Amino acid sequence: MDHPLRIVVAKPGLDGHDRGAKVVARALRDAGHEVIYTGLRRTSQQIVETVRDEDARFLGLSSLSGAHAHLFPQVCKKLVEEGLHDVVVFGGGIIPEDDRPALHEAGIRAIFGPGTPTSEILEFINTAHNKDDVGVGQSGTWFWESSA
Ligand code: B12
Repeated sequence: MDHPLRIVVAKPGLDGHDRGAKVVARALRDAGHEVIYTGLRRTSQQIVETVRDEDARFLGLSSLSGAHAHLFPQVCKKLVEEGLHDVVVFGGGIIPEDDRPALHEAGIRAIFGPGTPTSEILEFINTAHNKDDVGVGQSGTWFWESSA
């Protein structure tokens, strides 16, 4: 890692499962990044405002409640509307394989399910950081093939 990245980890919607998000936030922090965890039950608008106010380069979304298909693209759309095109969005939680292509289509560059080693999430961040055009509003089609 060249220098610490600013990363927001967020829990959109009414989902109360926060263990995974906290584990991921801690692992990214332990690796030297500057991590802002939003806490539970944030609206898409609140999440986008946090990303903007914190000048974050990465946004990690967590959902285990089944609302990812609606909420994740909504956050992506709002980021673009706010002009935050270069923010790299990734996510995790209980997200069935079948739902993942639509999320990639919405601009999300990686989805990590239960059992993902945190080292893989860090590997994704380092890889994405060194790529052009992988922000949510940018034209690149690359996404991370996750192991879980
Ligand atoms: C612990 C647990 C709870 C705890 C939550 C405690 C807490 N504070 O988090 C309690 C008991 C409160 C709970 C309640 C409920 N739960 Co619950 N719960 C679980 C359980 C058993 C484990 C989740 C967990 O903590 N795993 C450990 C963490 C470390 O793993 P993780 O969250 O998956 O995170 C990893 C990845 O997913 C990923 N990841 C996750 N978030 C993020 C974010 C980013 C940015 C990245 C990169 C990666 C990432 O990386 C992590 C590391 O590998 C799961 C079943 C399961 N095996 O997953 C059910 C499960 C999630 N629960 C479920 C349900 C239905 C509920 C309830 C609705 C039950 C009820 N009827 O009341 C309530 C809802 C509560 C609420 N308000 O939302 C369902 C969800 C079904 C679905 N989505 O289709 C599951 C899948 C159980 C099942 N098989 O049906 N639950």
